Amino acid sequence: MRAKKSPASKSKQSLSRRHFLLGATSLLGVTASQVLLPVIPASSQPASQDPMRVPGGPASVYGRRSVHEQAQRLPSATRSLTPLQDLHGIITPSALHFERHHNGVPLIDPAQHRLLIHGLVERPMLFQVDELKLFPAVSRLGFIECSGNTGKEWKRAHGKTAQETHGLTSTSEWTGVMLKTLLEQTGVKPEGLWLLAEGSDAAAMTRSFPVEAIIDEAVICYAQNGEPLRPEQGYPLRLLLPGWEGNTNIKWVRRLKLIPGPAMTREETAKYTDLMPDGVAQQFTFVMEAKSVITHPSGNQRIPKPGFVEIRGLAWSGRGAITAVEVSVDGGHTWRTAELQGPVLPKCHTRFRLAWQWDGKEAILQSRCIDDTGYRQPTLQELVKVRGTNSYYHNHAIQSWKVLENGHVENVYIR
Ligand SMILES: Nc1nc2c(c(=O)[nH]1)N[C@H]1C(S)=C(S)[C@@H](COP(=O)(O)O)O[C@H]1N2
Ligand SMILES: [Mo]
Repeated sequence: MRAKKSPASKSKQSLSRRHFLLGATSLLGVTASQVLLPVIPASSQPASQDPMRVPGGPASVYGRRSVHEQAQRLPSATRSLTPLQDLHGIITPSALHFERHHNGVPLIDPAQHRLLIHGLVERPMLFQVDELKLFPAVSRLGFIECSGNTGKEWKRAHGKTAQETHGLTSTSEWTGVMLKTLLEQTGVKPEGLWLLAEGSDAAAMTRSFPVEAIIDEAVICYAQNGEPLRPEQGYPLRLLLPGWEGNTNIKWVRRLKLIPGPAMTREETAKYTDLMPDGVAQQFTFVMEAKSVITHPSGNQRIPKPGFVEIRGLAWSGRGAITAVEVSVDGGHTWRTAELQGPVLPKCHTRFRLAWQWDGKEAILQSRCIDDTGYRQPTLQELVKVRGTNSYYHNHAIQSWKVLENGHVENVYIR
C-alpha cells in the first residue's frame, strides 16, 4: 500500500506532521529554533534511501547488528579486549566477549568431543556433549576476568581507553550442568580433594583447584547468552568457576581428574603467580577482588561541552554482589554514592551511574566499589603497599581518568 502513494502525497504528509510538532512546541512557549528537532526537508534524502518509501530487507536466518554500529574487540595474537566503553547494561554480547587463548581457538566437532571424569573417583565416566544436556540444567549470569586484566597499569598509565585498561572482563549468561551433579554420578573418594581440569586446545591448558571451595557454583557449560558457547569461549564445553580468575575457567574442557592436592601445572607455577615484595611468589590467588571502572566518560572520549554528564561504569567482585559504588571527580578528595542499576547480581558486572555537572575545568574521575563482604576497592597506593611493584596479575586498584579543559579524557597514573 505504501509503495502506491505518490511522492507528493508523502511529502505533504510529513510536512503536516512537522507543522504539528512545531505547533506543539510553541504551545510550551518554546520556539522551533530552541529545540533540537531535526527539520530536514522530506526531499533531501534520495527516495531509494528513505526507509519509509521502499520496502525493508527480508527476514534473516541469523541476525547481525546494524551496519552503522562498529564497536569491536581489540585483538592481538593471544587475546582480544571487550569494548567496555561502548556497552550498555551488564551483558556482554557474545560476539564482543573478551578472548584469551594460549594456543588459538580449536575447531571441535561436538559429536566427537568427550568429557572424562577420572582419578580419585568411584566410577570413572566418559560423557558425550548431548548426554550432559540430559542432566538438570542451570543458568546464571557471571563475569569472567583474566587475572592479567589491568596488569599493565601497575607502574604507569598504559592503556588509552577503558577497553585497553580493563577489557579482559565480560559478563554472560552461562548454561550447563552443575559439576556437583556430575560428581554425584562418578562418586568422589575422600582423598579426591582437588580437581585438575584440562582443555582440548593445542595448549592443553590445565589448572587445578580445591573442589570443596567452589563446588556449589562450578558449572560445566554448553551455552552462553541463550545459544551454544562461541568457539572462542570454549565450544562445546567449558568450566565456569564464578568469581575465580579467568584461567581456571578451562575452555574446550575434556578431562576432570580428582587428585589429592595441587597439580602444580605450568599455569600455577611459571605463570599466574604474584611475586610479593619479600621475593615469595604467591600461588593460587583464585578469587578476583572487588573492582570497578568508569566507562563513560573514559579514556579517549571527549565531553562535548560543560554541563550535564552522566558518569557510568561497571563494578564487580569475585566474592559476591556489589553493595555500593562511590565516585570522585576530584582525584579522590571527596566521594559521592552512585546509583546501582539493577539487576545487581553476585559475581556479575554491575552497572552504576551518577549525575555530574562538569564546570569545564580539569577533573580527575575515579570509582571505587564495595562488595557484600564489606571489602572496598583499594587505591593503587594501598595495593602497592601490600603487593609491591613486582606483580603483573591481580591488579584491582582504582582507575583514574583525567578530564582536560577541552573535554578530552585520558588515562592518568595516580599513586
Ligand atoms: N583450554 C583453555 N582454557 C582457557 C584458556 C586457554 O588458553 N585454553 N585461557 C584461559 C584464560 S587465561 C582466560 S582469562 C579465560 C578467558 O575466557 P574467554 O576467552 O572466554 O574470555 O579462559 C581460560 N581458559
Ligand atoms: Mo587469563
